[in-house]
Amino acid sequence: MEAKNNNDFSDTTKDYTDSTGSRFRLNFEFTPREDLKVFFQPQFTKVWGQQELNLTSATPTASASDSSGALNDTGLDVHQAFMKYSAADGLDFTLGRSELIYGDELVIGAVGWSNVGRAFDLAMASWTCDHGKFDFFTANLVDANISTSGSGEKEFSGIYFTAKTSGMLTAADLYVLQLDDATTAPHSAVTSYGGRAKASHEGADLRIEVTAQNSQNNGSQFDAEAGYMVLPSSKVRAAVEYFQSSADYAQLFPTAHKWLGIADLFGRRNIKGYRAGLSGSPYADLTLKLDYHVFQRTDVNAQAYALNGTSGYGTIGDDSAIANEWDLVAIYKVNDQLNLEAGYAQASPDDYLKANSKNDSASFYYLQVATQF
Ligand SMILES: [Ca+2]
Ligand SMILES: [Ca+2]
Repeated sequence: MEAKNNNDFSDTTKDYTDSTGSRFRLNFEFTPREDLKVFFQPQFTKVWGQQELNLTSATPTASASDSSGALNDTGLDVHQAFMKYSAADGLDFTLGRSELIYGDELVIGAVGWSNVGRAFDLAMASWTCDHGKFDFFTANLVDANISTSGSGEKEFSGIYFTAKTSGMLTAADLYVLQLDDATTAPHSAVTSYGGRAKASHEGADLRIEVTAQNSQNNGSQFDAEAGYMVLPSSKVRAAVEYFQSSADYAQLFPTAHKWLGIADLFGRRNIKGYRAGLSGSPYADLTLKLDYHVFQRTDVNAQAYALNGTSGYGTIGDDSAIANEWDLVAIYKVNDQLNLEAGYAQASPDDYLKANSKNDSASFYYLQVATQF
């Protein structure tokens, strides 16, 4: 269940929303041969009470009708379905529809938070060697000439190298990604070059990810976090994060909910600032997380952007300070299979948003029950 108010930072225009949803995923895995795997993951996802098309009607109409308490079921879809063939030791080919999850999902993630989540129609070759794993993939995002002649495809391709690490270094990745869109005129392309590293030593941890982009306008982002286990007995960890992205950074396919505040008000574009966080387990089954975010514009001549990275909050003024946000999340483990989770966020506008007539605080909360087995 989630509720949002004032995503527009204004009490004047009413935009309160709340809804309850559910998501069920069942994993089917078949191994017809030792070197061949078939993975099939149907997904039933539903916002309770949402009207849906009645596809079983003898005369389906374009308008939606009641789907709860009515003779109209909700459709079942498929989130992932792929085959994986191991051609040789360390060499795998994946074909079909699959999630892509890399690193901390800052650039490519599956958005587990979403009631649907993100998957790609793709072909991938993976090669594992002594130094790590190379993934070569190409995903078809939009095909504009399926049944008639058209402009072509929008594609996302990449080479992602995940190094084998040891000692203090716990992760090291390098990647080159290409987002190529032939469905628009003129044809657009963004090439991203990035690296990521994580290290930990005696209760201290460090994470850095840097991405640079070649496109019509050069974009870049930098995200670094340092943490320290203040009280190991209760897993109390204090952390600070600094982030900066340029006005032309294309955020690609992140699990955005993980970043820049759980209220999901801001996208990684023309934003900089920091987060100070404290997390810990006062009781063995209870985890609490508290975060404070400060958001500023990197370039005061460009807008601050909403989560999707395209709609902006306005162009008035030359103030840098966008907003600050408090996030509190509590996770209670009932047993090995059952988790309860609750979260609350409050974001208060600062000088830039106020200059653009966005004067009131935004709030968000959610309650979640999850089982995995
Ligand atoms: Ca409002
Ligand atoms: Ca085509």
